[in-house]
Amino acid sequence: MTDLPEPAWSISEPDLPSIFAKHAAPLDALAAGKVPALVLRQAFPQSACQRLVAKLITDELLFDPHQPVPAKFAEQAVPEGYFREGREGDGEKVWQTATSGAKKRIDIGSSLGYRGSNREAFFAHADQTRRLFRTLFAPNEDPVELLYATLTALSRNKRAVTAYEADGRTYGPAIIRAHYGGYEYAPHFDSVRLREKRVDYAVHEFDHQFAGVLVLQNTQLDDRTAQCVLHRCLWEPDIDPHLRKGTFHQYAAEHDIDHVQVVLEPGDLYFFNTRAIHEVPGVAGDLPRIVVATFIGYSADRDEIFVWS
Ligand SMILES: O=C(O)CCC(=O)C(=O)O
Ligand SMILES: [Fe+2]
Repeated sequence: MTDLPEPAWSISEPDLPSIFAKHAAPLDALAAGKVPALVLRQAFPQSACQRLVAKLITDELLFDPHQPVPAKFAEQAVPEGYFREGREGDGEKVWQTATSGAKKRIDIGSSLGYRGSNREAFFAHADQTRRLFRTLFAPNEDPVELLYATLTALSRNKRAVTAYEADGRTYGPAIIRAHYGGYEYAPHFDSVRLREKRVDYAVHEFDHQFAGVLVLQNTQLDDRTAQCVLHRCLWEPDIDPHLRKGTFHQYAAEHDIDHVQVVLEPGDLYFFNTRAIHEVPGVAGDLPRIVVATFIGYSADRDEIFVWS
């Protein structure tokens, strides 16, 4: 008997009808690792992306890469590869000392990954973020609303809501991230359950974690742009040593692990399973790569899909 070839592992795109034509339940396909990513091309107009980036610079929430870096951004920048397990230590301190040089990441929003070690401070910060986000977007040009609406549609019968705790405290709705100077994400996975072990947060209760990311601006150097690579490899504990030692590419080659590069333009929105090992190699172009990013908690048996950052 001959083995059947494995079905191709390729992204599903470019719009909802095409995605539904391929997958009756796209989010379940994502959860099972059957499809690397769901991609909605030009979900948000490029002109709206440009208007939003310009406003963020005018409002001094981001800096213009052609000008000297204002001091407040030098202090705020987030180090590459940062994350923190559970309740250890003081996240803020680490941020302020660890980053120097051109590779800067500026976050507009509240990251559970950074701030979650201090529950009180995290939810207070998230309150401020929700207030700020209400002022950022022009009417009918709200990329966060678009992301939630798309996720609700992809689920067919669930509702995407900003994550909340039983006592009513609410997370940040999304985060805007600007990556300057070739900031990169080395191969990693994201999981509040399996990696960060945030047992004291409601988002920990979901079976699956996805990311939903809308590209507002890309960076370009010669003919290269920064694009996410997804590996056909859902995290298991035996992968950890390779992630830690930086030998994942070697491991993937030795084990014939497939991968796809998800090539996106400003205005494209994509969803992927964050348990799949993924990376965004840095490209030190003139402009920063800027995205609206979310994490997503999904369980087939729950009516609500939780979104946070
Ligand atoms: O920026 C992206 O497209 C994905 C970044 C990522 O891997 C993350 O935020 O965990
Ligand atoms: Fe990630």
